[in-house]
Amino acid sequence: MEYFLTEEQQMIVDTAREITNEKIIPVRAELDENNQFPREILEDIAKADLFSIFVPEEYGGFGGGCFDIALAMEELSRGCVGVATSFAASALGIFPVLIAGSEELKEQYLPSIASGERWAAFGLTEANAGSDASGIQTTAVLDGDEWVLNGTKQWITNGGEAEIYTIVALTDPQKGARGASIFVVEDGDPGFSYGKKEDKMGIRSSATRELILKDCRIPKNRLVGRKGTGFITVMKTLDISRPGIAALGIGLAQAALDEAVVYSKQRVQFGKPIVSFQAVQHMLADMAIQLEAGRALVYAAARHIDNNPKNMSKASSMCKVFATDMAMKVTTDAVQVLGGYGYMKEYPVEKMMRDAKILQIYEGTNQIQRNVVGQELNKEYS
Ligand code: COS
Repeated sequence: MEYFLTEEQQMIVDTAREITNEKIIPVRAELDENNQFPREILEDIAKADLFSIFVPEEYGGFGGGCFDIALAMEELSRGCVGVATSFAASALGIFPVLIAGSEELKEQYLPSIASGERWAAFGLTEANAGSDASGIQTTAVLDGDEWVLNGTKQWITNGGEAEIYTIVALTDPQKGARGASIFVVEDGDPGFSYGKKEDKMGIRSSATRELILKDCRIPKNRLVGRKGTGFITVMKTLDISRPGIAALGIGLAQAALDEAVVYSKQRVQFGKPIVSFQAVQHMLADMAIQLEAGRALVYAAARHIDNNPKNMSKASSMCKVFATDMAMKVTTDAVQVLGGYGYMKEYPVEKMMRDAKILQIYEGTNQIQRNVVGQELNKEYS
């Protein structure tokens, strides 16, 4: 289907597509097998200026919106969701600074994020604070001209690889979510170290690691926005970033459909290519229909968010649920179309199916997204 992209948007797609075809697809199986972080590919992505998409022009960026980012993420995830997740995590990590940071912090961090010289990561999740994000226990106390942070963050994408971390911590623990604030912590700050590196089912090329803050001291000006407004900034950050995750589902499902169609035209059983059997054709048709419906919703939601920054939550959660549930279904069906071969590592669809699972879990489970949609409906009809 034609989505009438601008010349600049088409350029984003073409650039990301070239990187996917030339740099990602040839090595994705090896990265997956070795749990290997795609440093060189991210450097290529930086050279191609894709990290600048989400940074405003005045800080050296392209000044794009949610839709532009989604286009890049879709193309990169067609190659490998692990690589695309590493790219997406840098955007997620810097969104709090974009949303609420002081001019000083923006000048300090955004240009090097735009150039891809430094990568970012978002430190929200903790062992006891996943879906219940307001249950975080990391604390930050002001001591003279420095904040002192204590706590452990879990499952942080780009952990140990990024240089810039936005960390959510309680500045008024008795106030719960209303006592949360966000801070920028840099690789190398005193008291900041990395813990356990996770061994995952999918997106194995992305780095997922613990962050340990033990009397971590950072300058006073690294507070992002006003003290106590951190939770709202977290929610806005996730509203903006979730369509990007939905877009990863679109790229992944497209890749799985492509594999399934090509295979079904080559594979001969009962004397005919299996694509000529209606049972297979209907599976492929359903995959294509669901994929296109998902793409249309993601594009519409991202464009809605770009034009309605005060009314993002429902559109963001809706597209995240639909596109990522769809990606799980389409990748599972792709394995089914390839049958026994689909289950083997010599074909890429088993990796796609493993990669799809996390999309239903991270950046807010799909059950949480349904809560958000339900709550928004409740408000609309009250
Ligand atoms: N934009 C702005 N403010 C928002 C918001 C949004 N999208 N969503 C919630 N808020 C505000 C609420 O208005 C409320 O403010 P007040 O305290 O002033 O009333 C506050 O945030 C708390 O909201 P709520 O009461 O709905 O939060 P809960 O404690 O019930 O927690 C959350 C539910 C929001 C945490 C849950 O729905 C959620 O999103 N969980 C997933 C977290 C997540 O994505 N984790 C993975 C991170 S991977 S990086």
